[in-house]
Amino acid sequence: MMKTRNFLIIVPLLILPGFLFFSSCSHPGPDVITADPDASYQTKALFYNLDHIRVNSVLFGHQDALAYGVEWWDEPGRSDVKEVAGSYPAVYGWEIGDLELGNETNLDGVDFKKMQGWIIEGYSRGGVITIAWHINNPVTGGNSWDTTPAVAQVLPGGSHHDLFTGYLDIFADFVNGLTYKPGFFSRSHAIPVIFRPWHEMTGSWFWWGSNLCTPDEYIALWRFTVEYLRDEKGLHNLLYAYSPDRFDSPEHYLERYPGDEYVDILGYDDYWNVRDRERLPLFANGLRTVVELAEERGKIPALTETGLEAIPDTTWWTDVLLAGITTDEITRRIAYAQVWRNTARSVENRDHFYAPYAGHLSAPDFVEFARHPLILLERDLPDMYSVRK
Ligand code: BMA
Repeated sequence: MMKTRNFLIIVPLLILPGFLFFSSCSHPGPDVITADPDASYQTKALFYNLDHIRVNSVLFGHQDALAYGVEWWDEPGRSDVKEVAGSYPAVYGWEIGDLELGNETNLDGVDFKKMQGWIIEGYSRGGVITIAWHINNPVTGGNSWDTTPAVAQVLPGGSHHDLFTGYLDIFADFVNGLTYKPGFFSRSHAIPVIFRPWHEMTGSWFWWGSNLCTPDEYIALWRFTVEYLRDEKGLHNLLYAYSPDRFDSPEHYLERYPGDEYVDILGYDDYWNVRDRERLPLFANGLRTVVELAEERGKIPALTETGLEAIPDTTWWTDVLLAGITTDEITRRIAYAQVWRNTARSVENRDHFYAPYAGHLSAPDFVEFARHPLILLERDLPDMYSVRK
C-alpha cells in the first residue's frame, strides 16, 4: 500500500520537469528569415503562416475593434465587426500615441492597461495584433502632426536622442506586458506584435514625413528603432511593418526603405484610391507593386490601412475594396487588409468610422464581403502561432 502511494507521488514528479521542458520547445523553429533573427517561435510562426495563408486568403482587420464602436465605449465582448458579421476581425490594430508621455490613455482616450488586456484577449482567440504609433514630436512637445523637423535631433548624437530612447524604453515596457499563458502546464510567452512605426512617410503630415527629413535620416531613424528594441531592449516578439502611403512607382515606394534586414512586412496605406470606382486601377496598381516588391524580398505584403470614412457608398465593400483586392492573381496575394477605427459618437461626436455597425447601410454588403472565400475573420483563422510541416 505504502509503496503504491510513493510510486504515485514520485512518478509524476519525475515526469513533470521533462514534460514542461518539451512542451516549451518541442516544435522546431519555423524556417523563416525575420528582421530579428532571434524572434520567438510564435513570432516566426506568425510570419510563416501569414506568408502561407496569403496564397488563398486575406485577413480582415479593424483598428481599436474591442475598445469602442460607433454606439458604445468600453463594453466587454463588443465589436462592431462582430455585431455585423458574426465574428471578431482577424487582425486587431492598436494605437499607442501618448504612451511615451507616461499618460494612462492614448491620444484617443483608450486606457493603456485595458488595451493590454484587449490585446491579450484578441491573441487568446487566435487573432493577429498590430500596433501603430502616432508618436509626439519630441522637439516641440506637439503631436505627431506637428511637422517641425525632429528626425535629425532624435538620432544618436542629436539634441533629443536621450528623450527619444526614453520613449522607446516606455514602449518596451508596454510590449513586455503583453504575455500569454496558454494552459496550466505551459509557460507564458510574449505575444507576437506587428509593429508599424514611422508610417505614411511618403506624405508630409507627420514629423518623419518625406519633406521633413532626408531618406538617409529616415532610414537611420528606422534602423535605430529596430536595433534599440531588438538588441538593447531584447524584444523578440516584433515583426516590423514598413508602411508608405500612396506612391508613384516602385522606386518611390523604396525611397526610404531601410533594408531587408530591418523589415518583415511591406505595407501600404491607401485611403485616397479607394474613394471611388474610377480610381480602382490606381489602388490595384499599388497593391500589385507591394506584392511584387515583397515577394522579390521574401517579405509579406499587406494593406496596412484603408477605408472610406462613414462608408456612404453602400456597396463599397464588394464593389471597391474586394474588387480592388481581387483585380488579379497578384493583387489578391496581400496577407491582410485593415480598416481604421470606429470613433464613438458619444466621445467625439463625429462620423469618423471605417467599419459598419449594426444597422448601417453598408452592413449587408459587409456581410457579403466577409463571406467571400478569400476574406477571413477571426472565426476562419487556422492556428497562426504554430507550424506543423
Ligand atoms: C487618425 C484619426 C485621429 C486619431 C489618429 C490615431 O487617423 O483617426 O482621430 O487620433 O488616427 O488613432
